[in-house]
Amino acid sequence: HHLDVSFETATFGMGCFWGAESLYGATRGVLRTTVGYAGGSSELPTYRKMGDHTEVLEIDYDPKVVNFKELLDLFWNNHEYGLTTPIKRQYASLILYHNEEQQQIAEASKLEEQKRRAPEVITTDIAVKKNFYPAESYHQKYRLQGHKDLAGSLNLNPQLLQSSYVATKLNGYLAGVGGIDQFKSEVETMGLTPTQRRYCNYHIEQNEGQGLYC
Ligand code: MHO
Repeated sequence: HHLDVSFETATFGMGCFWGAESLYGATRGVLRTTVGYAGGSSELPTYRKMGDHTEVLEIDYDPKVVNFKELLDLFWNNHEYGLTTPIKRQYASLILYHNEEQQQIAEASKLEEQKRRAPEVITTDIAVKKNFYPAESYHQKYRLQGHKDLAGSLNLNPQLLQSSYVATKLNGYLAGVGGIDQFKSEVETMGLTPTQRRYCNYHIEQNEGQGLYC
């Protein structure tokens, strides 16, 4: 069902993209996430040669369940962007909009945030989304891939590491985002075997609220 709904896409840079992917993965209405490089102009960036690009997360979401403004609230509340020391381009705070509506909502919310945080100066850039280059497979669903047996049992090839709904969700919940009760309320959508489900219940309970790290 979740693959059939019409979706919209948001693209955010908020520091190390591993943490962003877990944060949004466990968010209701998020259908899939992909980490990658964007915002710059150099050709074919990689982790080792990122050029002028930034680590970003692409988020496909069901706008009937979660809207762009709600995704932005998570954005403002979960990374550093008011620093007085310059942030490397790799970890820049960045909103790449996909259409005019997103642009307007993003600019209004940045103004609001700027008022709230003054006298700190917000460093967040807002620009149109151009090329997005998916990152190497080992960066996709990084926290899920740390659970080797579980990840292996999901048969995630490079393509699915970028696009799988269940991998997206587990990568968030296993990092402690969302919590066990929300996980239980969504688990039927994931098609897990009883063994996978037991494993997840145990580790999600262990990791609940531990905070994102990179
Ligand atoms: N501390 C991590 C950051 C990786 S991140 C995807 C590392 O150096 O491997 O930028």
